[in-house]
Amino acid sequence: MKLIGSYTSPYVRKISVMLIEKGISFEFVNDPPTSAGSKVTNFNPLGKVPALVTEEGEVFYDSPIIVQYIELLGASPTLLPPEPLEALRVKQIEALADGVTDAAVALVLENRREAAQRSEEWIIRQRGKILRGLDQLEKYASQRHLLNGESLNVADISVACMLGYLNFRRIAPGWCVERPTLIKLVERLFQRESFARTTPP
Ligand SMILES: N[C@@H](CCC(=O)N[C@@H](CS)C(=O)NCC(=O)O)C(=O)O
Repeated sequence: MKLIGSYTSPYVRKISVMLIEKGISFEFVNDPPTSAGSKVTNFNPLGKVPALVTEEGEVFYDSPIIVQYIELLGASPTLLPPEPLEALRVKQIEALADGVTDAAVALVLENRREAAQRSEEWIIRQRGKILRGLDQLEKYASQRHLLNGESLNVADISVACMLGYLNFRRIAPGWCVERPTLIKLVERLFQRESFARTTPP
């Protein structure tokens, strides 16, 4: 199995962590999609990473789809609840964490533009998504059921990869203020080998 990705992408990190947690061996192909000569569009017409090439040569992309595929392989530990509606609730939190990441990526790109070309309105809109998303995630984490529960799941992994990305890119650096449960959650998860091995460079 080949994972096409880049070392800085939080969506790719989600998949790497999941594969490591399950003990599934994979080849990591570092191919940042914005680099000259990138071959990512050969695997994903959208030109985004991650893309996963299975043992049979089939390609899956968009990290939530790859998550579903990996779960179908049946390797333990399972990272989604067995009950379908409960699994959907966990996937909802994954979507929320990914959405916060999307807004953070949009801010990183906006900040790379010339100051005169930046849109303050756009920046405020992205910040709103990040702050509201984090507030909702703090609530989920304090309930200790779908997120921050007994056993590691896809919601935990997605949230930790998103928070790792906020730290790495210094987006919303005060995110931890008044979000004590999220801090404890990531402090605990970052100690796991799967996270230590996938820390962005
Ligand atoms: N929804 C996608 C998002 C993937 C994504 O945006 N990846 C970024 C890297 S962090 C990318 O490949 N960007 C290149 C581009 O948008 O052209 C997923 O979850 O896989």
